[in-house]
Parts: sequence; structure tokens; C-alpha cells
Amino acid sequence: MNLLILNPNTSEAMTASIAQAARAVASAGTTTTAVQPAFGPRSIEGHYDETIAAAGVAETVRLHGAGMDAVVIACFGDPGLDAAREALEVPVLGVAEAAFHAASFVATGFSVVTTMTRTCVTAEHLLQRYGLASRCRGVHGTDIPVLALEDGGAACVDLIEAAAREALARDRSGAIVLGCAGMAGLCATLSARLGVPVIDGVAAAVRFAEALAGLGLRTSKQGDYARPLPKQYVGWAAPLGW
Ligand code: 2AL
Repeated sequence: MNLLILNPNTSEAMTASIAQAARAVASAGTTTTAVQPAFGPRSIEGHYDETIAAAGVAETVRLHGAGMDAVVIACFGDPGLDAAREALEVPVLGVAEAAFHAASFVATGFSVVTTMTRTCVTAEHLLQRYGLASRCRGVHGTDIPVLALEDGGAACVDLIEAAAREALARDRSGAIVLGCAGMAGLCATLSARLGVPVIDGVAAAVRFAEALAGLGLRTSKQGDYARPLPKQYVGWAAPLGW
């Protein structure tokens, strides 16, 4: 099975850590290929970043999607998810969507601990969109910048652990969802320290992607996930037109 792991931001270090997290959980016989867009923000921490990153996702799935059995979009805002599903026939999973579902399987309520507080609203919008808002008891920012996770270290883990402990108590949650793909490498440490299920969306999405592809399920081409309509695109987006 060939899995494309697409980091929508342009941080090489984060692509490498996401690649490592994906490889660590992928089944024997699964090949993972990690890529990032050729353009766009180094990190995604707001609506503007996300809009530009989504165009990068669209270009990257067209460049690297052929021959893949499934695709994982490894940013917690799931940028470009619907566009990638239109462009491809194989399953495409976002790490936020995968993490919310995984958490819902193991707890009646979960809390999200994320990076900058301003990104909390993105997670809240996605929970609404995916119909899982009633399972989430709180979304909490730590104000750790995404790129600070690259050299993470003890300070980041301590901050996330403290926010998670407070969330578990205040929200009466049974599980913690890590709200950034850059936190993937911290999941094992946080699980051990917190003693509750801690869900990294990269790992969850890789395993769900394997399951869906293994079931022979493909993205529906009936309705809105049908191929994009052919038309002219102009300016810098000209090569992206269908
Ligand atoms: C993210 C993420 O997963 N990657 C990125 O650049 N920003 N998410 C977040 N909540 O900050």
C-alpha cells in the first residue's frame, strides 16, 4: 500500500517529523511518502495561512497523488481536504477529522489541546462541520507557535501536559486530541504522563487510511466530490485548472 503523507506547511523539519510519526505506525507492507507544497507558509496559524496552504495542497496532490492508495493531509486545520477529495479517487483523510473520530471511539467526550489560541476557532469550525462538536468538551490553546514544536523539547511537553491536565479536569474529558501535526512526536510521552488516551491525528489518519484502502473504499465521485469541472484558470493558478 502506498500512502502519501502531505504536510500542508513548508517546514522541512515538520515534514520530517510527520514522516517519522507516519512510518512508526504504518503497517509492514505500507510505503509512506512525505511531501510538502512548493509554496506557502512555513506554518499554518490562521485563516490567511490556511487559504494559501490549501492551494499548495491542491497543487501537491496533483503532482504526487498518482499511484497512491490513500492520502493523509497532515495539518490540524485539514486545509484543502475537500479539494483533494475532488481531485483524487483514493481516500483522502485529514488529521483533525481522523483524530476526532478516533477520540470518539475511546471516550464519550474529549478535549483538544492545540498551539496558538487563535487557531482554536478553526478546530471548533471543523468539529461543527464533521458533526462531532457534541463529543468535544473544550478546545484549548497553549500559545506555542507551530515552529517552536520543531525543537520542541521539555518546555513544550510541559506546557501541553499542563494544558491537558487542566482540560481533563475542567471539561470532564476522557481523552486528549493533540491539535497540531507537529505534536505527533510528543504523543507517546504525553500518553505515558497523562494516563488517558492521547490521540495524534497523524497516527490515527495513517491507520484509518490503511483501513479504508484495505476495504477497497474510494472517494465517491457521485455529487460534490466529482472531478472539478474543466475550465480556464488564470494568473499564477493557470496550471492548476482542470
Ligand atoms: C497546524 C498544523 O498541524 N500544522 C501547522 O502548520 N499548523 N495546526 C495548528 N493548530 O497550529
